[in-house]
Amino acid sequence: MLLDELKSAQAQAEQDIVAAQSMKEINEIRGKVFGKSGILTSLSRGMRDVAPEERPKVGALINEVRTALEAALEDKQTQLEQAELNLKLESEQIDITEPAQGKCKGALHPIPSVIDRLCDICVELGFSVVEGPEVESDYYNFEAMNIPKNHPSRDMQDTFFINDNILLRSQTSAVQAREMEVKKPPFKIICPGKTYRNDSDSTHSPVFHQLEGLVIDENVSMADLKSMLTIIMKRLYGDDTVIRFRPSFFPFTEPSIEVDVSCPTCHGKGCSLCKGTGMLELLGAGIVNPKVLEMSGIDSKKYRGFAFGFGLDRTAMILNSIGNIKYLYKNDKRFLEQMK
Ligand code: FA5
Repeated sequence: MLLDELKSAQAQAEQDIVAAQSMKEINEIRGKVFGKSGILTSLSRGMRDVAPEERPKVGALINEVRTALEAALEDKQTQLEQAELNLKLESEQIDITEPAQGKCKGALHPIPSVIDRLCDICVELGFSVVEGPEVESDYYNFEAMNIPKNHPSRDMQDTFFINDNILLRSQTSAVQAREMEVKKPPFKIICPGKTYRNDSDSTHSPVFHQLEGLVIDENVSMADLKSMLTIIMKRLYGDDTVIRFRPSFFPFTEPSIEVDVSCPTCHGKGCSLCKGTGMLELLGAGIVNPKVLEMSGIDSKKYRGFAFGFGLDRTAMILNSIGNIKYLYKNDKRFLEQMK
């Protein structure tokens, strides 16, 4: 009786294994045969009703059926896995002779792109482009800019000092003194480059970029500075840009101003980026302090000058409506794609 049941269970399981088309079905058969209430498990339990002299023979047969079914399941599993793999390989085939699909077009990052645009505008206005060192001496960064050691205005720029006399330049204004020492007036120069301060939030970065402008001539005035800046800003941002001039303080210019433009995120309504003011500070400027001219060997009775220092990262943010300065340095391709 038990032997008949065993044979019919084996035949049924073998038939199911042949018909199985997926791993799910294989696992179901495995459960039906070997599981807790599987057919082989309950037949093994029936051994206690078998006469003692028959038990070795029946036990051996149960083991034989178990081994045969395990092997059949294993074989079928291998077959199914192989079929699945073949299907995958077939669908993922790479034809290396196929011509390449469209190339990804690169573009300039917003910061070098802004540097190029501003330099082009200023060169058209008669400026020449100069460069200065990023690792600078305390003298050119501060002292020659009328900011002596221990002067409180140094606190306005949280500077990275390398030692008492060497630092990472905190402003491109350092280039002003270097140029005034070697150039004979009149001259008009701009200097774009990296600057460094211990500053970090949505509009401040520890490494940022400035473009310094300096004009030295006999009769320059605040009116010249304001009209020059208006021309530059309108060429950069368009004729309808809202520009605001505010009185300010820099030890190297007297009088000094700061210039703001409408916020790229809220367009003047007020938001967290512009701290509710609707405007973003873009640059500092002013009439060069006669003391600075004298320290660099320029006759302040004959010559006057004006200077300005654009924040280029902010310029790029405003031009491209970027809501956080950090996006400029993350190297996220999705962001860069939008800047093309
Ligand atoms: C200066 O650095 C002056 N040297 C500018 C100047 C030049 C004044 C010539 C007069 C004559 P200020 O610290 O405000 O000024 O910085 C100028 C601009 O740099 C700011 O308006 C802002 O746009 C940008 N800037 C300053 N700090 C950061 C920063 N941490 N991250 C990004 N941009 C900054």
